[in-house]
Amino acid sequence: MTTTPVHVTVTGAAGQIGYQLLFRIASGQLLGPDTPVVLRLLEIEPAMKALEGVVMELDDCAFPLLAGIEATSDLKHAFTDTNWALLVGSIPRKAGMERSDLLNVNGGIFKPQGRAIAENAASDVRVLVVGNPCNTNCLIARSNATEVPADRWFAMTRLDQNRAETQIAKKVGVGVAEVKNLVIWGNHSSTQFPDFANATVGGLAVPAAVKDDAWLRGDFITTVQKRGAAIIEARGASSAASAANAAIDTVVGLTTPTAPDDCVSVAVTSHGEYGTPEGLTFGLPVQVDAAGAWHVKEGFAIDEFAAERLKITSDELLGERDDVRQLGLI
Ligand code: NAX
Repeated sequence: MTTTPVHVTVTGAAGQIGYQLLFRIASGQLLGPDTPVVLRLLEIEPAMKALEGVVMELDDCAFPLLAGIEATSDLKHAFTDTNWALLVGSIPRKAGMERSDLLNVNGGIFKPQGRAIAENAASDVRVLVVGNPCNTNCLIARSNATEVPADRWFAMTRLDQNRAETQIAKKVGVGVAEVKNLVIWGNHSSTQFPDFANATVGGLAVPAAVKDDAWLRGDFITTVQKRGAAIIEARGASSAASAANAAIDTVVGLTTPTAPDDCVSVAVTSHGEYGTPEGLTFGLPVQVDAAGAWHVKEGFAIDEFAAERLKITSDELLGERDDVRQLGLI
């Protein structure tokens, strides 16, 4: 076992995703069975009492890998020496809220968090933004923390990848592990494009295996795009366990070499790959090499149908960037 613990910050730690996430991190599912972890848990003052209860439960699990817990409402304390910052806490869109209101309220969270990361985190810090609108929240934090290299900032599209893989596996009648190379392009929103054409199932191109283009271009895409809303309608609350699971999958995917026939879906800082607008936090296909470095995977074919969808999600993200520029958040 390594002796130096890895510090993992989770914001919004008393929320519903936090409650599904912390126990899995503490049990070793995020960083493996040989890595002790210090959890640094950030909450706002009114939620500190609830967080105290969560800390008591973490204590009561007697996790051998859990080397410490720091529960705080202080940004500096939360991000000191942190190696992985999982930014979950945010203010999701409420009925009647304009996009700019939503971005403004989140700017008040992600701008100072970006600064606190730049000033206090470990030199190898990596950041995964889960809190919505996660692509642009990530852009806000990154733009206010330019000391931290752009390739250390990620926003979560893995839940969408997992959702898409399951839809395809069910349609073909195979296990989900058979589905590979499935990327979610663009924004984690209803404009996202789950790319079936470059994905494979059982080694075959998905369109050839599914043999139902109308479904792929229609219900498949909309089911994935609207899955979050369907879960809210059925459960009366937004996805939490599956979101926490996707956060774990993202970090594992970014810290494990990727098989040559596969990719990891994650939103990263675009350098213009596949014609995407430079500087946005954009969902792209990523691969991790044996040395642990990631790069955008090349070779995805973009046909006319895909290009149209990439433009829609790019335009939405450009609009969000314009809004946060106007609000002085970046
Ligand atoms: P909850 O409302 O249950 O929890 C959020 C927690 O964040 C609360 O405990 C709140 O006190 C805390 N918080 C608010 N402002 C904070 C701040 N400035 N600093 C620290 N903590 C703060 O939401 P939950 O269901 O846990 O969802 C969290 C976020 O994840 C939401 O923005 C949600 O929209 C987003 N999601 C993102 C997904 C993705 O795939 N990227 C999927 C699931 C989820 O919808």
